[in-house]
Amino acid sequence: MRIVNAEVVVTSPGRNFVTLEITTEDGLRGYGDGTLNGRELAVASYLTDHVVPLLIGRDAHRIEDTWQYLHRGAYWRRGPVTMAAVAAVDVALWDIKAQAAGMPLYQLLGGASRTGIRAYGHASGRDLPELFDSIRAHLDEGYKSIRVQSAVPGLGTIYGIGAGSTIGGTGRYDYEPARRHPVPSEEVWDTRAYLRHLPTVFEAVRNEFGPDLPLLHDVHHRLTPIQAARLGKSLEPYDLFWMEDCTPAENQESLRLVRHHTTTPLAIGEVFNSVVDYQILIREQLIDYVRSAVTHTGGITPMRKLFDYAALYQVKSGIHGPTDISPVGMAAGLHLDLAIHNFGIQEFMPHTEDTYRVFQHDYTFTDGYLHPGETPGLGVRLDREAAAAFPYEPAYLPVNRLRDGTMHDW
Ligand code: GCO
Ligand code: MG
Repeated sequence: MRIVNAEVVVTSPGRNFVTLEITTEDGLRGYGDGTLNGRELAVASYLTDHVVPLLIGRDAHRIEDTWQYLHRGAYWRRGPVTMAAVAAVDVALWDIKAQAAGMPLYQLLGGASRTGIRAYGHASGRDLPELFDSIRAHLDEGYKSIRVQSAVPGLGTIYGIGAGSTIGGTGRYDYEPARRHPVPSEEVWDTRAYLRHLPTVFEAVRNEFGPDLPLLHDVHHRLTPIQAARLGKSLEPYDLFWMEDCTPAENQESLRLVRHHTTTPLAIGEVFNSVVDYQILIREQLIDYVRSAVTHTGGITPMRKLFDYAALYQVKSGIHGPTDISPVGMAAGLHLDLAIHNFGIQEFMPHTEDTYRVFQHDYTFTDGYLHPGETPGLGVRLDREAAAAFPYEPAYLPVNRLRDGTMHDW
C-alpha cells in the first residue's frame, strides 16, 4: 500500500497544532500529531523539507522499518524536534494500518485490557476557596482524580494557575500556558516560599475532601534533588497519587537521592523523547509513572517498547495529555492506554470548541473515564477547511526567574 501524498498542516484554533496527513494509493488518510509547544514551525519544516520527500512511494504498512529508517537514517539521534516529526509519521501509519484492518487501533495493539481509561483533571486556584471551587467543578464533571496546583503567597502568576478566566462559567480555570506573543513572558519564582506553602494547601484539601480522592501535583522541574526529597517527605501525610517532575532529570541518577528519602510516588518524563532517557530510572525503580507523550517520544512504536520495559519493573503509564497535545496525539495515547497492561492514569483536559471543530474525534469522556471509540483507525479526522481558518500565531511558554533575576526552570 504505497504512500502517494503527505502534507503538513499548521493550524491555530486557540493554540498552535502541527498535523501530518498521509494519503495512500487506495485513498486511506492517516493523521499524526507533531505539535511541539513554542517550536511548532521547526517540526513543520523538519517534516516538509526532510521527511515528506522520503515517504512518497514507501509501503505504508512497514511501520517499524519506516521508524528505523527515519531514526537511524537521520544519523542525528533523538531530540524533541526530530522525535515529534518521527512520531507524526509513526502515528499516521498506525492510523492507516488500523483503518485498512477495519479495527480501532487498540485492537491491533492487543485489544482492550480495561473497560475505560481513568483520567485526572487540573484543579487550580489563586487561594483556597478558588481551589476548592475548581476541585468541586472537576468532581461535578466526573473526574475521579485531581491534580492540585496553587498560587504561592507573594508570587504572581506561576505554572498551573490560570489567569482567572473560567471555561464557560464551569469554575474550571482555563489552562493554556503558551501566550500569543512574539517573545515569552516572564514569571518570578521563590523555592523557599513554595516549599513552605504547598503542604498547607494539601492539608486543607485533605481536610475538605477527605482521604479517598486521589490527588496529584506537578512540581514542573523547579527543585534540586534534596529540595524535591524534602517536599516529597512533607507531602507524605496527604497520600499523593504522584509528585510529578520534582527535579530536572537529565541526570537520572539524581532521582536516587529523592527516592531514598520519600515514599511519595514519583512521575517523570514529559520532556523526555526516548526510552534511553529512562534506562536508569526504570531499571533502578526510581520512578513509579512514565509521563512521556506519544507525540514527543517518536510515536506508538517506541512507546509500546517503553511501556513493556517499564512493566518489567512494575512502573506504570501516566501519558502526558495537556492541551498542547492535539486530539490526534490524545487519541494515539488513549488507544495505548486501553491496550497496555501497566496502565496507571491518563492526563486529560478538554480542548476548545474551535479545536474540536478542526479535529473531529470519536473519543469520549464519561463519568471520569476516557475511551478511544470504535471507529477503525485512530478515530480522529482533520477538517482542512476549518483548519485553514486558523493560521499560525507565534506563542511561547513563559520563562521563569528567581527573585534576583537568575534564569530558573519554568
Ligand atoms: C503537564 C505539563 C504541561 C506542560 C506543557 C508544556 O503536566 O501537563 O507539565 O502543563 O507545561 O505541556 O507545553
Ligand atoms: Mg507536567
